[in-house]
Amino acid sequence: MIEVWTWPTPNGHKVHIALEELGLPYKVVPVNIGKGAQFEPAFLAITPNHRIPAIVDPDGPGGKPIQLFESGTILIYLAEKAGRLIPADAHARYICLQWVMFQMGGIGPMFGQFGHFNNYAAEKIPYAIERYGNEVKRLHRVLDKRLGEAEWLAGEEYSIADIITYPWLRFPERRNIVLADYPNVARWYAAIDARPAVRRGVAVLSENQRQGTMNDAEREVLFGKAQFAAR
Ligand SMILES: N[C@@H](CCC(=O)N[C@@H](CS)C(=O)NCC(=O)O)C(=O)O
Repeated sequence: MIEVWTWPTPNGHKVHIALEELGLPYKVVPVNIGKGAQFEPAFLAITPNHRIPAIVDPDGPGGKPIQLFESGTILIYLAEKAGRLIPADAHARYICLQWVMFQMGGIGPMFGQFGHFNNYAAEKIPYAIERYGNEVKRLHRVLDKRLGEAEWLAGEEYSIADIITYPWLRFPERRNIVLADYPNVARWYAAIDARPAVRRGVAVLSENQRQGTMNDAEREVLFGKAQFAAR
């Protein structure tokens, strides 16, 4: 059975949703990133980057075990393993992968930096908040344009491109975003949000989801010395 080393964050939810959609059996291994579990040797043996999510599949390609980190790779791997949620047609497949990369290289890092400077940084730096806030809005506009010309990000089929993007658009008020200002995104978001597998995916470990502000101990683990120690 696939082991998912994870925590209830947008990057973790991508994998939970994909596994639920694909109906692949999995076992959750919680990695409490607020308490520093990402720095423990068992997790570092799977990912040198000490970030969730990571998976261990004892039945990987050719029947050999495989360990993977980076949520984009994990979603491509799971979709290919199940033969679903990634278009079979070569043209549609590249379009799908293009939007997967757009999430990994654009939405994730930019929304993440906005969250850091707007919500978590002890010092409020107006330039950083404005720069990443502008990027958040720009990326919503790019999505809205795409979803004005196609039902799903990859085109006609719901795919891992939608699954990888959706968790980052949850709680738009935290990014000063009103989803109704992006009507195509709002239509697409509502359709994904209503899917039973998506509901099950975001429920994984949800009892551990942080409510409200980050405490000092978590801040120290995530942004202090432990984070940047050589390993
Ligand atoms: N590019 C990575 C990003 C993973 C990532 O940033 N994970 C966060 C949670 S969403 C994490 O593990 N943070 C722990 C830390 O910063 O120490 C991916 O998509 O898998």
